[in-house]
Amino acid sequence: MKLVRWILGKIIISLDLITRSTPVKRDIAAQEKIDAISRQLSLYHFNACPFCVKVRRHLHHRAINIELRDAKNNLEHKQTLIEEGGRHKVPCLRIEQKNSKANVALRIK
Ligand SMILES: N[C@@H](CCC(=O)N[C@@H](CS)C(=O)NCC(=O)O)C(=O)O
Repeated sequence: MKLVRWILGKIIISLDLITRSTPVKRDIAAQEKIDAISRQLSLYHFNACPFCVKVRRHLHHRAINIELRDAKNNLEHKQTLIEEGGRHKVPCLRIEQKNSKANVALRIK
């Protein structure tokens, strides 16, 4: 079963790379505005998770550059996701809120 998952994962990642669209082009000011907002966001993900691939493809296509946090191989990210997101499920978007100690994790359906 592990081998099948591993093979499927490689296929998913390869297809994603081969079929990626070109990111939208914005003028510098518009992109900087989006980058500034994006700095408050990060995505907990697994490399070969089909739900995560879908989200990453959309981010790529829309030229939204957010930090990706590998919640499978990075134990610190995994722990934070469980503690602050409630469970080890991805994709999960982290939103850093200014003027607040609390961070909100939204699950993407
Ligand atoms: N988008 C759905 C499904 C997400 C999902 O099943 N993700 C899998 C990876 S493909 C996962 O996080 N598995 C880890 C686990 O269930 O412990 C949800 O958030 O409920």
